[in-house]
Amino acid sequence: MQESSSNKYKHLPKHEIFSKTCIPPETSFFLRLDGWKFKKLSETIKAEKPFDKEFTKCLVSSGKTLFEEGFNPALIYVVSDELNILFLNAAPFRRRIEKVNSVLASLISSAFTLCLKKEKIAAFDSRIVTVSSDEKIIEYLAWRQMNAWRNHNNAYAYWILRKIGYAPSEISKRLRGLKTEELHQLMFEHGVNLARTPQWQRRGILLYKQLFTRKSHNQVVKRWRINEKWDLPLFTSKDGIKLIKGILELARQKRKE
Ligand SMILES: Nc1nc2c(ncn2[C@@H]2O[C@H](COP(=O)(O)OP(=O)(O)O)[C@@H](O)[C@H]2O)c(=O)[nH]1
Ligand SMILES: [Mg+2]
Repeated sequence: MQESSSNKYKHLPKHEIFSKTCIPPETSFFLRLDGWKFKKLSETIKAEKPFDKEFTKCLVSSGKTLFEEGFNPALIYVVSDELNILFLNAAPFRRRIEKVNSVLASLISSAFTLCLKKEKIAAFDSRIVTVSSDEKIIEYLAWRQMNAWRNHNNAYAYWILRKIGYAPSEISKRLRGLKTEELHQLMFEHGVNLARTPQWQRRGILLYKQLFTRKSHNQVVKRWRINEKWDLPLFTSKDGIKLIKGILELARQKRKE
């Protein structure tokens, strides 16, 4: 009886039509998780405007849980309300897209919600971006960083104009068509130098594994530790390129161990 009913359902797995969709072998990729409706969430929890360090610390600690859960990303770039998680050859779930997108987004959502302690649930959307070379990895990071810089400027401008009494509808009119220099000038007149805000607000934070050595019983012991870098250079600069190339080299070295 039981056997016949299981026969009745045996065609159903065939309807899981996306379950075998995979990221191509040996292709590196970023998983970009973006906070879902974080504008509303940040207002509800009364996050500090335009940037809240506790909020950002929770994004960073959520990213760290991926290392702790053994996913082994090469790096995670945290900026605004997004996490950009880079996987080189060693990717989880045999590269199955449904699994990668759903499990990692759920883990980050849970970790972030628990960290916030505000009794408000958070969710993240998730997408995969393939990157075919180290140059493309750097180009992708530079794009996210440039996007964050633009958001940073707009967020300060919005916050300052609100503070001095503009209505939200007037602000978009006031800011529309302003060139970057004009925006900087306007902010400067209101006491904010956009080039001197905390570096993490302008450039984001990078998480990656770093190799530390220490002496123990006359032996040199090597240990991998997660490093948080809150003072990033521009990814388009010489220092930025050097930093990313060094991290990629270390990540490849770690995989061979
Ligand atoms: N107040 C505050 N808001 C933040 C902070 N970080 C992110 N946000 C909000 O999150 C939004 C992220 O942008 P976007 O993803 O386009 O908006 P979403 O669709 O509402 O998630 C920003 O526009 C801010 O409103 C923060 O540190 N403080
Ligand atoms: Mg968002």
